[in-house]
Amino acid sequence: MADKISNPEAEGPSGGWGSLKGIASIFGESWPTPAALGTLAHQNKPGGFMCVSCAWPKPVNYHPFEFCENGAKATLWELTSHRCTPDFWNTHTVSELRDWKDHDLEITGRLTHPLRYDASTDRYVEITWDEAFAGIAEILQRLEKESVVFYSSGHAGLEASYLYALLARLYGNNNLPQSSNMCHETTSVGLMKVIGSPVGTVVWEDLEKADAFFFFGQNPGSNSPRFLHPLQEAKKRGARIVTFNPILEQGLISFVNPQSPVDMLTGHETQISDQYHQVRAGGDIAAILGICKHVVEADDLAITDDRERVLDVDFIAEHTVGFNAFVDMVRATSWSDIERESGLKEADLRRSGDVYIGANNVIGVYGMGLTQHSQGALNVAMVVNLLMLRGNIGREGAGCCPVRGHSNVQGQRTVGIAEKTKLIPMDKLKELFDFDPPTKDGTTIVDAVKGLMSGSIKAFISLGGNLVRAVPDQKEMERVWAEQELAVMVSTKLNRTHLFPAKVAYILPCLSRTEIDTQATGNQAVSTEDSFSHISGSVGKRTPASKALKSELAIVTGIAKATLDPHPKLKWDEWTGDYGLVRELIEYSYPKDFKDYNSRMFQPGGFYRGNGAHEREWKTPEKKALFTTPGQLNALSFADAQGRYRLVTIRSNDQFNTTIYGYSDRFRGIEGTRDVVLMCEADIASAGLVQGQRVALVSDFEDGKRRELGGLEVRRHDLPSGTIAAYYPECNVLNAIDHHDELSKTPASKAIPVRIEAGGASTRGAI
Ligand SMILES: Nc1nc2c(c(=O)[nH]1)N[C@H]1C(S)=C(S)[C@@H](COP(=O)(O)OP(=O)(O)OC[C@H]3O[C@@H](n4cnc5c(=O)[nH]c(N)nc54)[C@H](O)[C@@H]3O)O[C@H]1N2
Ligand SMILES: Nc1nc2c(c(=O)[nH]1)N[C@H]1C(S)=C(S)[C@@H](COP(=O)(O)OP(=O)(O)OC[C@H]3O[C@@H](n4cnc5c(=O)[nH]c(N)nc54)[C@H](O)[C@@H]3O)O[C@H]1N2
Ligand SMILES: [Mo]
Repeated sequence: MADKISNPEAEGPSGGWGSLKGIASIFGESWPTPAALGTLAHQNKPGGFMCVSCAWPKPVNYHPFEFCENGAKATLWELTSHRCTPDFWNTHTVSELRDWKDHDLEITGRLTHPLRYDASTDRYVEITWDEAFAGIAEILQRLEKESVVFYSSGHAGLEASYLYALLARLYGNNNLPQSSNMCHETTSVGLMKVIGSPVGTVVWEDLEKADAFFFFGQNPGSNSPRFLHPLQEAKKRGARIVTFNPILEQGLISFVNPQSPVDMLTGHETQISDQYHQVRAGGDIAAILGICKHVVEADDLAITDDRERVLDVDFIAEHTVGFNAFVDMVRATSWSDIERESGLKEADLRRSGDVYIGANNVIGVYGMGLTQHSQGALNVAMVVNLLMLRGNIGREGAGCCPVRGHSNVQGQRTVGIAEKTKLIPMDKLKELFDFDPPTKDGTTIVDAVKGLMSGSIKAFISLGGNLVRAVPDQKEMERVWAEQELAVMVSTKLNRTHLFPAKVAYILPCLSRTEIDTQATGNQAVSTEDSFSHISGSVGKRTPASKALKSELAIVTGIAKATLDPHPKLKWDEWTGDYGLVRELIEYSYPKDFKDYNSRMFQPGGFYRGNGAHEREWKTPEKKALFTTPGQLNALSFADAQGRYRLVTIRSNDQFNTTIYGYSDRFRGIEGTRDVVLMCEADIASAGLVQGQRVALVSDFEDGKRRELGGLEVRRHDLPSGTIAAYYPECNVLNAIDHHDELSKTPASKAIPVRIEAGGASTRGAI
């Protein structure tokens, strides 16, 4: 029997008419041209373009409209009719714009021309591309190689990304951190450690065969809505869904398929989760341990009663190490400790254990709710522990499913954007381009930001992204970003990072993936990799927002050609003229993953680059999958204390990371504002607060530094006691750069230790 779960806050189910209204309402005055709507029909289909939003895979049998509310928003946001031209700077200074909200910066429209900051007038001014490339080259040539960082956010296609990584290595370092350093780096490092694969193990067909899904800290309704379609199908065939999340997220409760006329007309809702467990933030290790304890006890009973074993003993013996230590710990841990740390009841954990045992094929899904913790990698290892108990990994219908963020975030890592040298086929690079690649590991994002703070990092090239807003310790970041010698931002829209110009600062506007990319040999395609390791070609259909735009690839080669010595093996112009040549280089560098790349890239659903763990080939030093015995029962680096809360930083369905489309978080019933802090009724009362009161959140991190975000309105919300929530990116002023996952250095954005101070009415720390 499924539990009856309702969300008092939500205005209707996820999907449904609300999602269509959601798409329509965000644009207001910047509503794109009618032709832009036609563009959506090509989204995520062979011959069309691949969504610019998240990395959810593209099915082989696609729907007439293979996009979701958020994909549509992201696409239309790019196709806005507004333009932020050089004239914009006639009426605005950079300092003045710092008081603007993120939404208002981006709504100015697409950037149209290359710009350089002019300190004397405090404005950006138009320059030519040649001036930009020459100016950048001049500074890069004189800086120490180790002091330059080549950041990328996961937008750019595989071709531009491969050349970008090559540029960094030819320049002389491996400083290639990426947005996943704030996101799924925990997966890249944590999963690699336990199963020898940096990515998830499931593919589309597995979703169709699973009979139970366990969701830990991933919110498909807002962040990967196309996931709701296979989940709806799964429910129809009787699969069970069990969710662990401190917040009741509407997409995990019920769904009306906006692409099904019958569902839309009848209002037919599919209940998604059969059980919904509101775990404390950081409490998943204990919760999963509880489920494991139930499974182990059920196995003991099966042995006593001489029934079929509950554990997959053959799998455990053949494929794993560390089982005995793990099971000893599971047996030794008391239910009272599990209940305290998870905030959940033994009986409820046993009920989810029964679903786990009753299913033949289980998929474990997770997102930022597990990765963004001090013990994020341990969280990930616990999901793998659970799956392995019954051999639910590396076989059909089962496995581990981390849901990636940016549309090509996984692929960029695949083709060389990585700070860790062991991940790179350096011998191939040496052979192809006749140079000695740098051997020292580069910086993660946390190290790069600390380098900015200590002065050892002096320049940043940013291929996409909005780093000042995305990283912890935002206030300090604003200061140190501006102290750099050089900042180059390859961007589509204006954002807050542009407003803290370095000594020399450039904004280089690029084409979006929806736009036609014409080069010397004709129109070019690019390609991306999704969360299931499938590579798909993407062809832009729209006229570019401005004639002066360059493709990301052309910008990378422009910088490279101006900065690096010429060499017959470095054919920057030829590569820019024909991206197919770059794909040949990628295929040569990664022959197994990209076999017949150019001829397979438009295969429906993309081509699979394979994954050893999917076939039970474990690329760990032990050549086995590892059971991990946790050293602690929660994912935190701090203890509970009177007045200390665990702050979860959340996304609304009306934003894509630091891009704020609007102020309607309809699934949570929050309209017209983002300046709120969500607390349960008991916490509001025990803190002596009242609903609607303005408060400040103050960091309670061990370094004792004052970090504050004021002017937040207290809102009652259904949350576990001690866990509170407020929006990202506003909350980044509250987190400390040293508060991160121990293993991967992913910032711990899901349980920031804070206190609440009344009367924080006027401090707007966020902007
Ligand atoms: N519309 C939209 N789509 C997006 C994005 C966006 O900003 N907007 N961002 C993209 C990117 S880059 C990424 S990485 C993904 C992010 O997508 P998700 O991985 O879904 O990330 P979040 O929404 O940050 O957090 C997920 C959930 O974790 C829960 N949670 C918080 N703490 C805990 C905990 O300790 N335990 C458990 N079990 N749950 C917890 C939160 O309540 C939330 O529901 O989405 C991508 N897609
Ligand atoms: N507190 C807290 N902090 C977080 C998180 C959290 O949950 N909580 N989440 C983290 C996560 S998961 C991530 S991934 C990071 C995101 O960090 P980033 O990836 O650095 O930030 P985005 O908001 O995705 O970047 C938005 C900007 O990218 C540019 N852009 C958009 N499309 C394109 C394009 O096609 N090409 C180029 N070149 N530029 C483009 C636009 O100028 C836009 O302003 O933030 C992290 N920070
Ligand atoms: Mo992300």
